[in-house]
Amino acid sequence: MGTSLTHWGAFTATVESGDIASVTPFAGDADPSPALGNLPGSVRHVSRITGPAVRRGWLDDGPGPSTRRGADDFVAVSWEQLTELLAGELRRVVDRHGNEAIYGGSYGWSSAGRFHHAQSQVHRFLNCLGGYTFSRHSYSLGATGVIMPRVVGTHDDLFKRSTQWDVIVEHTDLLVCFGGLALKNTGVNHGGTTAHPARDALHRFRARGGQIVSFSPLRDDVDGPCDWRAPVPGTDVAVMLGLAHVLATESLADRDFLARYCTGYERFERYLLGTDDGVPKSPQWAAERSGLDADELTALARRMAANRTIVTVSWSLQRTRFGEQAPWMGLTLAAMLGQIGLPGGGFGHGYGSMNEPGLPPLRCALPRLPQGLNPVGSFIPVAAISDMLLHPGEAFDYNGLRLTYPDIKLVYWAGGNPFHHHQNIPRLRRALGRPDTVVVHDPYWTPMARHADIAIPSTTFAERDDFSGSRNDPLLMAMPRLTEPYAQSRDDYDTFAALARELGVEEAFTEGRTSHEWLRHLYETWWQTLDFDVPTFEEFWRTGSVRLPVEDGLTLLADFRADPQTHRLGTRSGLIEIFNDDIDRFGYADCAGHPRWFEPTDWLGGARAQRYPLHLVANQPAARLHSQLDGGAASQKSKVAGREPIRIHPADAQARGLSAGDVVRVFNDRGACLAGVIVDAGVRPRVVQLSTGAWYDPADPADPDALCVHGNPNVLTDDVGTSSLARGCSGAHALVEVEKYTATPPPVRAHQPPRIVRR
Ligand SMILES: Nc1nc2c(c(=O)[nH]1)N[C@H]1C(S)=C(S)[C@@H](COP(=O)(O)OP(=O)(O)OC[C@H]3O[C@@H](n4cnc5c(=O)[nH]c(N)nc54)[C@H](O)[C@@H]3O)O[C@H]1N2
Ligand SMILES: Nc1nc2c(c(=O)[nH]1)N[C@H]1C(S)=C(S)[C@@H](COP(=O)(O)OP(=O)(O)OC[C@H]3O[C@@H](n4cnc5c(=O)[nH]c(N)nc54)[C@H](O)[C@@H]3O)O[C@H]1N2
Ligand SMILES: [Mo]
Repeated sequence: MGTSLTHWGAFTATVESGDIASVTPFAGDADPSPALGNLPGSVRHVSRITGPAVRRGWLDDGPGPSTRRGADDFVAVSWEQLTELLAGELRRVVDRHGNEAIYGGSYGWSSAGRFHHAQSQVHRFLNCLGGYTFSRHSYSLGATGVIMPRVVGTHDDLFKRSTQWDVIVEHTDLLVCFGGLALKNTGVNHGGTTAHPARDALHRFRARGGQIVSFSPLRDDVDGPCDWRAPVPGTDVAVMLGLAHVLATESLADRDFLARYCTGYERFERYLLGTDDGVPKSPQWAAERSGLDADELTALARRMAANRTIVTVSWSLQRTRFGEQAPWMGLTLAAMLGQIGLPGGGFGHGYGSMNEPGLPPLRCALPRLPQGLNPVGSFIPVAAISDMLLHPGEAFDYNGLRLTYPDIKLVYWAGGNPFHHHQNIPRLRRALGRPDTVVVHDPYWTPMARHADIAIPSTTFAERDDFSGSRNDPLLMAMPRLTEPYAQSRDDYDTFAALARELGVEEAFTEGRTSHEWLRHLYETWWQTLDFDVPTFEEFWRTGSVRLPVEDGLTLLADFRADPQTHRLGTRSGLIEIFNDDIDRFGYADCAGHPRWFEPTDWLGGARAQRYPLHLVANQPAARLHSQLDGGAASQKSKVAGREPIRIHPADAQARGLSAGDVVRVFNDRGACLAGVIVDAGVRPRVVQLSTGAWYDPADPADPDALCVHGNPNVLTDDVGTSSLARGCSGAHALVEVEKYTATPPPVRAHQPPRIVRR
C-alpha cells in the first residue's frame, strides 16, 4: 500500500510482486480521471527498457548521421560502458563543435514529481557542462505564449489567476465557449492534481440558471445540456468577428470600456466594418465561412450583451495555423462587451483545457530544482525542431527577431516523446537522421526511445521518492516510492550524476547530495521563503501532505478594472492592445497589427478540401495523458480493433461504406495511418476526430513514409508554425480522406521492445 500522485490525480495503490496491482482514487477527489486505470501493471510492463542499450549501427560505426534510427537492433551494455561511451561522446561534441551543438530542449511532461522532473534534471546537467541550445514555449500554448504577453501583458495569469469556478457559479449567466469545455481535459494538471471540481461547478452553474453555448465540432466537448453550434473547424475567428460586428453596429459595444482600458479599437473597427477593404465582417460574412446561421449569430451577440457573459477560448484553438488570432480575438470580443474584470464576466482561456483554469492559485511559490545558468544563447521556438535539424544555418523569423538555426550534432531527450508531440512524423524521422547522436532517457521503449542511439532506462515515479507541486493545487504531496526499481532502471538523477562524475562536474551537479537529501534540501530552502508555518520535512514525509493557502474568489483582471494605473498591464501601453504597434511593424504576412481572419490551408472551405474532404481534429485523448501508459488498461479499452478510435459522422461513414468496428486507412499527402471506426452523430459532418497518443507503429520501420498501423494522427499533421510571430505548434487540425482498409491489418507491435542483442 502506498499513496502517490500523477499529473492526472492522486491515489492509493496496492503493490504486488514489484508492480502496482490496483489504485483507489484519492478520497478528496470528486471526479477522478479515468487515466488512473492505466497505472496497474505499468511498472513491469513489457514495454519497459530493462537496461542501457546502444543502437548497433552507432556502436559499430561511431557517431554520425544515419537513416537507420528506428530500424536498427540495440546492443545491451553495462551501466559502466554506457557512462563511458556517453561521457566520451558529450566531450567530443563539446570540444569539436561547442555546446551550441547540443540540443537539450527536451520538451515533454515526464512525471509529476518536482525533484525527479526529467526536464529540470537534463537542463541542470547540461548547464553544468557549459550549456545547450534550448527551446522556448510549449506545444500546449505556443501561440498564446507569444501573442498574449504582447496584448494583455501575461499569458499564464490568464489561467493561473483566472476567474474562479465559484465566481462563475454565482455570477455568470452565459458561458460562450469556443472549443467547448471538455471535462476529459480537466483531469490533468502539470505537477499533479488532487481535486477535480469542474464537473461539479458546471452542475451548480446550471442549477443557478447558467447557460452554455458551445462552439465545437464535437457535441461531447460539453458534458450535459448546452446550445451546441458546430462551425467549420478553424473558422472561430470569423464567428467572433461576426458577433463583434453586431455589437459595433447595434450600439452594443461598450465604448467607455474600450476607451479607458484598451488601445487601438478604432483601427480594428475599420477592419471589422470593412471601411478600408470594403468587406464588412458581418454575421452573413461569418456564416459563409463557418456554415452557421447568420440570424442565430446576431441573436447570440445581442444575448451576450444583455447578460453577464464570459467568452472563453480553449487552448486547442491556438494550436492551429494562425493560432495567435483566436485568443486575441476572444479577448477583443470580451473587451467590446465591457465586462472584463466584473465578477462572472469577461474573458477566459483554457476552461476545459486543463484542470487549473477556475482553480484558486497558491499564495506562495513552490519548491523547485535549480537548473543553473545556460551560457548558450541559441534557442528555437519549441515546435521548430525539424526545421532546425533539417536547415542548420538558415535564418528564420520569430517574435520580431531574425534568428539562425544552429548546427546540432547531439540531441538529448529526457521525459518527452517527440513521436507523440511533433507534427509530420515522416519529416521528423528524416530530421532525426541528421545529428551524429540521439540520446533518450525514458522508462519505456517509446517510439522516441526506439529512434535513439543511446537508450537509457529511467525509473518511473513509482520507483523513487519525490514530491508534487502545482500552482493551482492546494496540496503538496509526498510521493514515497511504491516499489523497487525494475530491472536495471535508474533514476535520471543518478544517471546524470554518474555522467557528471566521468566529465569532472560531479560537485556542480550533485552538490554532494543524494536524491533523498535533495528532497529535504529543496523543501527546507523553500520553507525559508514562506511567511506562514509549514511542518518540518520529517513531519511532511510522515503525514504525506501539506495544505497550502490559496487566493480565493479571483476574477480575472478585476484589479486592472478597479485601477488601471496602479494595476497597469505588462503591455507597452499598460492597456489591452486591440492594435499592437510592434506586431504591425514586424510586417508579417501571417499576423497583423490587430486580430483578423486568415484563411488556413487545411480547412473545409479551401481548395485542398477537394482532395482531402474530411477535417481531422487531433485532440487530447480521454483515456490517458498524451502517449503515457498507452499500453495500460484504460487506454487499451478505448481502442477499436486494437487501433486508436476515429469518430466519424453517420453520413460520412455511409458515403464510404463504413460501420462501427471497421479498420480504416486515414491519409493525406503527408502520411497515413490505420484507425478503428466509431460512428457518432455527435461529430460535425465532414469532421473526423482521432486523438493523439497512440504509439507510432510503422509497418516498415526502415521507411520514414511507412503507414502507421496504430493510429498516430501526427503522421497527417502539417509541420508548419502558427505564424512568423510565434511559430507555435499547429497540430490540432489536418485535412484527410478515410477509406476502408480491406487487407488484413498488420498487428500492432508498438508496445513490444525492439530486438536487443547481447555481445
Ligand atoms: N497533433 C497534435 N499533436 C500534439 C497535440 C495536439 O493537440 N495535436 N498536443 C500537444 C501538446 S499540448 C503537448 S503538451 C504535447 C505532449 O507531448 P509529450 O509531453 O512529449 O508527451 P508525453 O507522452 O507526456 O511524454 C512524456 C514522456 O516522459 C516519459 N517519462 C515519464 N516519467 C519519466 C521520468 O521520470 N523520466 C524520464 N526520462 N521520462 C519519463 C513518459 O514515459 C513519456 O514517454 O503533445 C503535443 N502534440
Ligand atoms: N485526458 C487528457 N487531458 C488532457 C491532456 C491529455 O493528454 N489527456 N493533455 C493536457 C494538455 S498538455 C493540454 S495542453 C490540454 C489541451 O487542451 P485543449 O488544447 O483545449 O484540448 P483538445 O482536446 O486538443 O481540444 C479541446 C476541444 O477543442 C475542439 N476543437 C478543436 N478544433 C476546434 C476548432 O477549430 N473550433 C472549435 N470551436 N473547437 C475546436 C475539439 O473538439 C476538442 O475536443 O489538455 C490537457 N488535458
Ligand atoms: Mo500540452
